[in-house]
Parts: sequence; C-alpha cells; structure tokens
Amino acid sequence: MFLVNSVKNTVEEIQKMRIQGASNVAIAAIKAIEKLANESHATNKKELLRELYQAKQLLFESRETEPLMRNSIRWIIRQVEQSRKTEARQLSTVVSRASQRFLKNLQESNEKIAEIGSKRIRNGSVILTHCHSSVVTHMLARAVENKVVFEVMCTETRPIFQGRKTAKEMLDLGLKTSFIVDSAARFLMNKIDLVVVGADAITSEGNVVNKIGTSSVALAASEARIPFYVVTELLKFDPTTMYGDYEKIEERAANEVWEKAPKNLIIRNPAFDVTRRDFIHGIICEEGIVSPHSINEVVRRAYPWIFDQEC
Ligand code: RI2
Repeated sequence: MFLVNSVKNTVEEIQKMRIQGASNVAIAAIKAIEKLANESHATNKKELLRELYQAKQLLFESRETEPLMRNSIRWIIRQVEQSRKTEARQLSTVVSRASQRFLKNLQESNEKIAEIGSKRIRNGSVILTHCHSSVVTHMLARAVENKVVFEVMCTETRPIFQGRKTAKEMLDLGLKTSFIVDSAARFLMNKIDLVVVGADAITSEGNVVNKIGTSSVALAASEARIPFYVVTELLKFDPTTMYGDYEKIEERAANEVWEKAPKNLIIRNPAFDVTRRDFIHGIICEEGIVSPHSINEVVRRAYPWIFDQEC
C-alpha cells in the first residue's frame, strides 16, 4: 500500500540512523503519521484507524528503545479513537492538530529544560557529555547565550561516533572543546566539574537508558564524586516498566563495530545501557530538577495519560 510505503521510508531513515537521537526520532515519526493521515484515501474512521495502526506497528518496530516515539504516537492515535467525528477527512485534521500540539509541547519542554539546566553551568567549569543529545546541546547553547564561559569534553561514542557531532556543535558555539576516546573518561574525570547526558528512556524505578557507555561514565563520575545529571523530556518515561516489563535494549548490526571482522567472531553491539538511579544526581526536565526516586509522581502529575494502558 502506497501510504504505508511512505511510513516505511521514515522507518528506514530511523533504522539506518540517518535520523538520530530520541527526540528527532519521535519528531520524524509524528510527521510520518501526520502525512499518512493527510494523504490517506480512507473514507471512514475504521479505515483510517486501520492505516494508523499499521503505521504505528512499523514505527514501533523501527527502534526498540524509543518510548518518546511510542508515547507520542499512542497519544495522537488516541485522539482519533476518542473523537466523535466519523469522516476520515475530519479525522485527519484531528491527527494534524494532535501532532502539532505534541510537537509544540516538546519544543516548550526543551525551552524550559534549557532555562533550568543552563543555570547549573558555572563560569570556568568543564562539562563532560557522552554521545549526542539535542536536549543537552540546546541547554549548553542557552548557557552560552547567558554569557557563561565554560569548556566541554566529548566522548567519541563508538561505534557510530555521535560524539563527533556534539564536538562540532560545541565548536560552532565557540566553546573550548576537547574530544576523547570513550575509555579515557575515567582517567580524565578529575578534570571534570559536571557530567550531563541525554536519555532514551526513563524507567518507573528512576533508572535511565542512554547510549552505550553512559553507565561507565556514571560509575567513573560517582567514584570521583562528580555530579552526574540526565537532561531529558519527561515523555521519555516508559509506562510499560511500571507494569513489570523491562526496557528492551536494542542490539544493532555487528558490522557497525567491525566491518570486515574475522569469520566466526561473535560481535555484540548493544546500543544502550542502564544507569541506575543511585548514580544520578538529578533529572533535569521540564518540571524542574527532580530526583530519579520521584520520577513516577512527577510524570503522573504532568502527563497522567501516559499510565493509561488503553492508550
Ligand atoms: P535527544 C541518542 O540515541 C543518545 O543516546 C542520546 O543521549 C539520546 O538519543 C537522546 O537524544 P541514538 O538515537 O533526544 O543516537 O536528547 O541511538 O536528542
């Protein structure tokens, strides 16, 4: 079917990581759903919903560890399910409005996070970050706007080297920037004042899933007594962890690690790891800087619908 094919293009972009970062993945998925609804030839609610469910399944399967994408698509489709409208054309407007509202909320959250988090960046400090997080870089850019003078150290973040993207953006901001291999993080931790990382998923216990290597950085920071903060929108909370499921950790293709590896070599390539809440000083989110221990209550207050299992 043509329409689902157009969603498949987005799915491919996400899988091949031409679209990177949890927020960008969610934004791309939302736009794909909106496009699908706008271009659909469905004549009634049932037909449109059938197409939306198909698209949802394809998008959900594109990358496993992306609750922000799942939450956004669930919420948008929910608006259609609950609508009293019956004609597909009216319902595609419902999808468009819901998508725009969700995107606006994400943007506003990012602004609040930048405002709150940038106050934690002090003059003369050295900030370590791992991988590339658009939420983190936006917060650091706000600190620059606020005329704070600081340095950034970026890990290269094997195997896909997203740290290079971060390093280039930091240089573009005019920041003194250094770049290290991932395994140098512990050795250089005594030069760092603050660690900030993004998130792909937050669990109901307040643990954070982020790019592979994050938990090693957190351990090194804890050992050196350096504050470690996670900078993220609350909508990366995964409600399924509340009901007993573990967050699934995506394992990616072996050739990302070693392209022409010897035959019979077993290569493991987990994309993410879990940082326990005990290593996290605070989660910098749109509701403020909160303890990972209280994440459930904070999410429940801001986004009660997230816990609705029907949604
Ligand atoms: P923003 C990335 O995953 C990184 O783990 C990053 O910390 C996280 O998404 C959040 O990114 P990947 O897509 O939403 O590179 O803050 O696997 O941009």
